[in-house]
Amino acid sequence: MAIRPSVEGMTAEQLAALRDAWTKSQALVDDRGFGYWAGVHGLPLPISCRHSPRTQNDFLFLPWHRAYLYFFERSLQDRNKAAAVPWWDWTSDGSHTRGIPEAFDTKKIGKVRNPLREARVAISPDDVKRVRAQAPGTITPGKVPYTRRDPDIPDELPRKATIDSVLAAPTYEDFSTRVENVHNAVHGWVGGTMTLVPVAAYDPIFWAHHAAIDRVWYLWQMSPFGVDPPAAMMDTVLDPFPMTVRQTLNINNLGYDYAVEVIH
Ligand SMILES: [Cu+2]
Repeated sequence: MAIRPSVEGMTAEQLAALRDAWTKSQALVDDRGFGYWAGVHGLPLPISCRHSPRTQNDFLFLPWHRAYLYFFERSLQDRNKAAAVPWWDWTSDGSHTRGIPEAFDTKKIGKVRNPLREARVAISPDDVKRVRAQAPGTITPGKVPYTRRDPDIPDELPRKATIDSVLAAPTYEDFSTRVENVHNAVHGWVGGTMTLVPVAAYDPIFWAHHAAIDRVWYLWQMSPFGVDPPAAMMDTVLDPFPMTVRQTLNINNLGYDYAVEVIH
């Protein structure tokens, strides 16, 4: 069972394993590597992620991203068995004071660059042009574009009270909508690459943010309010993953759990 720690609760060993896996993953240019996995969300085409519903049985935001994290985390574990995607508690005192957690923000660890701070945006030159024209400032200038961030003030991150009210949602559709709104706010808060769906997943913080969203879903599932998604969407396949909505519902069946928050 992989235990996903909170970013601030990671031990030195957990952080080292994560950085090791991430560095090796970023160095791979084939479908085992970070660039490939980040690209599944958006560019290169097709854009596969599922966000706001278009029809009634289309509340696929939570299960799609759970499957996405699951397969990405397994690809990290192929690089380093001890790696687990940590969740960023944006409601913590630390986040409300310093903003982006230090583990994802430090420029260098010794003489080596921090793989959790930024990543190469591995898209074609044409796509680079389009992204720059459509949303200036979302990726760095220069021939090889990198992710960038432009965070707002730390105290504007979501608060515990907001999450408590999300967790009181009485129906799956209502919960999905409320949690997606909090999710959108954090994408906007981080700024830069995270604000544009086609490239957002290239920012390493995307994964810690989505683990936090996945954890809120897990907490709701365990709560008295938690219910399954509507029967009509249970057997929907979460393209491009060979997994149905039903198969995402139990995270222990997927081989992971969330650690109780500890701040070191
Ligand atoms: Cu997102």
